[in-house]
Amino acid sequence: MANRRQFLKYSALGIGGMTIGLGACKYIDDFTEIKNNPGALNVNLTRTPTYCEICFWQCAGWVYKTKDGQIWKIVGNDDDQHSNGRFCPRGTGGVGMYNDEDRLKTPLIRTGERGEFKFREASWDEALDLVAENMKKIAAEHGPECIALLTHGSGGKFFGETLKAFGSDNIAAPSYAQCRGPREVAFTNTFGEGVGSPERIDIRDTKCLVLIGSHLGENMHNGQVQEMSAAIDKGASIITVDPRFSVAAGKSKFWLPIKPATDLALLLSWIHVIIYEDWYDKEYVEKYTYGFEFLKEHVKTMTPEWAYGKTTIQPDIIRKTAKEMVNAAPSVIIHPGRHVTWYGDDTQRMRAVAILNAILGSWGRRGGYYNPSKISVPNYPHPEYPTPTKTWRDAFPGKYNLVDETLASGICDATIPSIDRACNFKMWLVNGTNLINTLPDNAKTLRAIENLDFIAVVDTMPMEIVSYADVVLPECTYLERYDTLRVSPHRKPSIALRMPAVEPKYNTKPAWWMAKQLAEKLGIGHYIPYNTIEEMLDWQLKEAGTSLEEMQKVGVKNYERDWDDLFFTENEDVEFFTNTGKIELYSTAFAQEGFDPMPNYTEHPQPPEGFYRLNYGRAPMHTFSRTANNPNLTDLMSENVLWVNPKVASLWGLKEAQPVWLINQDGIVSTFPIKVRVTERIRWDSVYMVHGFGHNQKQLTRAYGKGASDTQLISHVMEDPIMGGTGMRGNFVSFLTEKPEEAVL
Ligand SMILES: Nc1nc2c(c(=O)[nH]1)N[C@H]1C(S)=C(S)[C@@H](COP(=O)(O)OP(=O)(O)OC[C@H]3O[C@@H](n4cnc5c(=O)[nH]c(N)nc54)[C@H](O)[C@@H]3O)O[C@H]1N2
Ligand SMILES: Nc1nc2c(c(=O)[nH]1)N[C@H]1C(S)=C(S)[C@@H](COP(=O)(O)OP(=O)(O)OC[C@H]3O[C@@H](n4cnc5c(=O)[nH]c(N)nc54)[C@H](O)[C@@H]3O)O[C@H]1N2
Ligand code: SF4
Ligand SMILES: [Mo]
Repeated sequence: MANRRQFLKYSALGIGGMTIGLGACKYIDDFTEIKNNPGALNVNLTRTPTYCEICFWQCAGWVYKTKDGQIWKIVGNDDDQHSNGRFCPRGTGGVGMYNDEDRLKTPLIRTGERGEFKFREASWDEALDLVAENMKKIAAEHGPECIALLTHGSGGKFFGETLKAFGSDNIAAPSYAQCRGPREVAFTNTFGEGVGSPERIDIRDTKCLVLIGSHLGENMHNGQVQEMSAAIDKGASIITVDPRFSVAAGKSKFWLPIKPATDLALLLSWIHVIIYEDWYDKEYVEKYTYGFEFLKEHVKTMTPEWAYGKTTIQPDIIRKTAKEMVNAAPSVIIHPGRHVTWYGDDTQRMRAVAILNAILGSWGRRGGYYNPSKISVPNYPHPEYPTPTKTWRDAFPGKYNLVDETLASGICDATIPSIDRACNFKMWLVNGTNLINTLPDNAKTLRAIENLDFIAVVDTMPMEIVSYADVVLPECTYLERYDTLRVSPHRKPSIALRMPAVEPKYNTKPAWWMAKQLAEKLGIGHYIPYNTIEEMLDWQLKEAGTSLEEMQKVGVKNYERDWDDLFFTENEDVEFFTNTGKIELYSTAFAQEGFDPMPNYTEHPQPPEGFYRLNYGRAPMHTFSRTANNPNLTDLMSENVLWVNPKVASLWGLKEAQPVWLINQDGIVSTFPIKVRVTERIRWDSVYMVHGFGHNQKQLTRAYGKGASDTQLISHVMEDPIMGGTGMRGNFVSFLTEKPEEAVL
């Protein structure tokens, strides 16, 4: 059995065989030494609190500086439930974001064509005046609702407030329709509550963790990775379902190398076995659920033999793994996943995951799903926002009734004029999301951008999306600013503070300042009635029983829960927030909306002759496309590689490290080549690459032309009819060994 130490080392090593795991250990030694002997290095042991912005786990930590005021280290805050005092390699490398000399340095106004990256420098006043002027013009001609905010990251809250005060609440993040939307809709319509972030899963006390695609160890969401290694130490078994031998698969008792796109068949057959072998939690099902008899009838014919033909997983393995979960129940977690927009039937796949958890009785149980708690911090008092007369939903009459967040891809669709749409978006304010690399179907994103009257982009780096901006507003990095308080749900309610460790470099500003200035220029400054962010945060913190002064010292404050209700007590009567008040194995809401009330397996296309399914995922030392130019992290991994099965490599005569260009089913050719990595760790019917590389923006001097972009090759989108998620895994690629004409490098 692997131990915790080995697991953490492996997850840090990741796919490239890097040595950052050892680097991290060395750092801890250095740090202990310095703590004991502060004079040893040029280090000033005063520290300022922050929470990390390198990914959305938002670990809280401390920024230490050298005596001459340079940032020395960022380390985890011991009181923080997200990090338990340890940062992942990306968080530790966050200082590279501050030091990156390619950063945006001053406001810019477009002088060339959109996409050309031709700008002139401007003052903040001029840049923000131009944004305000265009917002007013668009509002006068089309209504303020035709302006959308596309955002991913902390600053979105401030821009959202300005936009709402102006009369539009069309605010979308790609972390919904391109990420976790299907699981939220599925769980809400099963248990009456979503999963949320951090996920409400009690991994540390689980006895069996089932990972379906969730590649923890490469997906470095800190708390989960730590809890998984703790669970392994305590003897928990891991079952990994993945067409690729992931880091997690290497730590698993069972690895099921499933044929891609067939997971729903496996899930239904597990449900079949558990019901028909009489292994389900009868008391729990009887007391808490609705529709068990329907479900039993529904899965009657979905035997392991039926699933074998679809998934290529042997029937005895399906039975054995079902038994493994049952033996652990209710301390078992079928992980809800996070980036689950795969094949367009994702909400139904996630329903099957929810149902499997329900019949094993894991929701509300130790080692299963806990009930998170969050402190409520009021917003600074402001006049009531005007009520918008239109929303993004008007562009999709009758659709997405079960969706409770805005679809970023929906905003994009509704920006392209069509005769059957009353509402078309005319302006995007884009904050912290590189939509060119983030939304699938590049051609559509560009068509939408062409149709905009105006686009303003707030970013820290000269990313692809920046080149399409009419105005560029450079934000300072998270290490140089105050931000919203981190108030996230966890086992205990908590608050974390981010404050500037250093002054903003160059002519950059924080989002809160930009949003407030913009509101003033729009004549709606009274909606943001505080003068400084310190004043606003102090007011909020006092409402929560602390203060800015205290938080500057402690960084994180944990509160006791109001109720001892982390898990259900024995035989507790529980009312679920569903139509029936029960856990709905049969979804009444889906039935009302005309969707299958219980999930059904649908066949998805397999790759045509000579093509392979394009599979993608994460690497431990990078976050999406945002870190590809970070000097500290590119040192650890500077490009992505293409995993190719040896059988396929020999068929094509491909050699290790040989550069290839990829062509997809629609004839799209990758702009840059990617190096082949020949490995048994990927099935023969797929190839795999890490998302976030293949940048074509020359201003990113380290990232330009390094590796290939998965997004460029994801031109076919399988849309989820229930929640509008953009299924991205139905694309097939073939190899070009000679440089094609379209290629740049
Ligand atoms: N092809 C493909 N597409 C995907 C995915 C995939 O795996 N493959 N993953 C999907 C998922 S799960 C998600 S959650 C989304 C993520 O989508 P995004 O969050 O859009 O991902 P990034 O590419 O990292 O873009 C982040 C942008 O924010 C900027 N930025 C970083 N820090 C700051 C800051 O402090 N302030 C401001 N203003 N800007 C900042 C970066 O420079 C970058 O331009 O992508 C989705 N799209
Ligand atoms: N280091 C790092 N960690 C991150 C991020 C990051 O950028 N960098 N981003 C964070 C975010 S926002 C998200 S959403 C998560 C995403 O991470 P997860 O939700 O954990 O994983 P996915 O992206 O859904 O899936 C990737 C895995 O699915 C497998 N897979 C592909 N096709 C199939 C299939 O048909 N069936 C099955 N069973 N498996 C399949 C792939 O081989 C790969 O191992 O990661 C988070 N953590
Ligand atoms: S998991 Fe890593 S990158 Fe994400 S917030 Fe935590 S330290 Fe930062
Ligand atoms: Mo995500």
